[in-house]
Amino acid sequence: MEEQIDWTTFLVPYHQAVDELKVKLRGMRKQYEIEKQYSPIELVTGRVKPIASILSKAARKGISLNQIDEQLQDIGGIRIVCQFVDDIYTIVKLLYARHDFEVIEEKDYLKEKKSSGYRSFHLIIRYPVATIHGEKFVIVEIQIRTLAMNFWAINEHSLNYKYSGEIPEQIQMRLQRAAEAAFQLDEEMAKIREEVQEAQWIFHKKK
Ligand code: 0O2
Repeated sequence: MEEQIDWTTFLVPYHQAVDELKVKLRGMRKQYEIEKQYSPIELVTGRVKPIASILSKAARKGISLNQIDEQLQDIGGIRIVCQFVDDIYTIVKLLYARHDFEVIEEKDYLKEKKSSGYRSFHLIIRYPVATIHGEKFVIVEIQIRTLAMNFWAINEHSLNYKYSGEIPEQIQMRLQRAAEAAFQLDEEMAKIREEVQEAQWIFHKKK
C-alpha cells in the first residue's frame, strides 16, 4: 500500500527552491546589465508541477509515490530562455561553475532532438533548501533553450494537451516542419549574431 502524501508539506521545499533559483538566475541577468555586458540569459521562469500532472506522470512512468522525490526529476522546474544557441552552452558552463547546487545529470536534446522535434538542453540539479527541520535536498530540472525553441515547445505542449498526447498525424507533420524552421532560424541568427547584438546595444544606450 502506498502511503498518502501530505501535498502541502511535500511541495514546500520545491516552491522554496524554485523561488530561490528564479531570484538567483534573474540576478545573473541583472549583473550583466549593471556591468554593461551582453547577457546570455534573456528570461527566467519557474513552476512547481501541479499535483494532477505529478500523479499522471508518475503513473505513466510506473513510479511509486514514495519514490517521486528521487525519480520524478521535474517536480521543480526552471526555464532559462536565451537569444542564440551559443548562449545555451555559456549558461550551462555558468551553472556548472556554481557552488550553491550540484548538477547531477545533463540531457542534450540539441545534439539529438527528441522524436517530436523538441530541442532544449536540460540540467538536473540537486538543490539544498534550508527548512525548519534542517537541510533538505530537492531535485530541480533546468531547461535551457532559445526563443525559437521555446516558441515551438510551448505550441507543441498546448497541442499535446489538447489532443491528450495523440496529436493527429497531419499536425505532427507540420510540427516537424515547424521544428526544422525554428532550427533554421537559430542557424541564420547565429550567422548575424554580432550585427544583432550591436544593434541591440545601440538601442539600449538610447533608452
Ligand atoms: P510539463 O507540463 O512541461 O511539466 P518525458 O516526459 O518522459 O519525455 P522525462 O523523462 O521526464 O520526459 O525527461 P525530459 O525528457 O527531460 O522531459 C521533461 C520535460 O521536458 C517535460 O515535462 C517537458 O517540459 C519537456 N519536454 C520533453 N520532451 C518534450 C516534447 O517533446 N515537447 C515539449 N513541448 N516539451 C518536452 P512534462 O512532464 O512532459 O511536461
